[in-house]
Amino acid sequence: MKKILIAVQNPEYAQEWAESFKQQDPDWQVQVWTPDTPFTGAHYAVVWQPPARLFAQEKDLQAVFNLGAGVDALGVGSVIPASIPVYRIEDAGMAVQMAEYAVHGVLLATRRFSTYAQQQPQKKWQTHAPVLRTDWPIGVMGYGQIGAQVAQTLAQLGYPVAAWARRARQPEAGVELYAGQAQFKEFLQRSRILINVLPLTDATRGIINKHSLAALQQDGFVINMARGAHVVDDDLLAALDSGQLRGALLDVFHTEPLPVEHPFWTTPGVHITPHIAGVSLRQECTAQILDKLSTLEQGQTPSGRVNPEQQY
Ligand code: OXD
Repeated sequence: MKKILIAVQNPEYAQEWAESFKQQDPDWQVQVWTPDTPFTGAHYAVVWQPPARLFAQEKDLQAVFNLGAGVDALGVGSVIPASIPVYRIEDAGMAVQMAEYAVHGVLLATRRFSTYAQQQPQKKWQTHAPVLRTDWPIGVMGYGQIGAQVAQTLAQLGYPVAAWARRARQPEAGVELYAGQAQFKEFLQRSRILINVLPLTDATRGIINKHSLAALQQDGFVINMARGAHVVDDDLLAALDSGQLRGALLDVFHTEPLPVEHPFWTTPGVHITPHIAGVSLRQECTAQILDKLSTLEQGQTPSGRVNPEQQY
């Protein structure tokens, strides 16, 4: 019987994932891995931010499945040898959550719902000017499965939406597409709300910095639901302070949990959530990984394989 290892930091959480695999397919032997576990000889590993030791120890692994879309914590091609395929979760209910999160951020920027919430305890009946969507062009950085769903959802609400991707794509209804470094500045200059769903790679680390923020339209808003390391924190704080940005909705941070002394907690206009924009849904992810496992066992290549050179 072939064995799957589950390696996630929280042991209770690991056990819940193991149960989910056993329930959905009792034919697999499933074992929870901890740093004390001796060599198991497992063929597959299902992981979330595992220690490098796992890969140094488990030499029989034939494939690794990441319990999320972003694989930046894995060291694909270095910690995990390039010969071992790594698969990421593809959507599995995450894209719709992230589209909802983006809508929440856009409404925070545009619709003054928090102003109305502040008025309620004062029993104050006061209306504010309606939002003109044309005043709020949105730019989505990243146009994979998640970026496409985010961009299309916002386009359906009537906002002018553009997306920026590494490579040129076929244009899609309601979304203007920009590609590559050559079109990055033009993409920023037409955007007032900047949404980040990029993978974290050497090319995208620190992409939200003083230069990109200065290129946005004035009185802008940033929504980051990818990785904290995409942002140069001091540059974001300076842009908030100068009024270049009216606010930011941040779900991800350089250090998580966000340290209590970090200025993001108290900077006016900053809204913080604890890395929940798109959570991996257990049922859906288990089913998707089991499906990929069965494709592999039939000698075929499933979708969602991470390219070690691209780092995603
Ligand atoms: C992911 C995440 O990468 O949840 O999927 O951050």
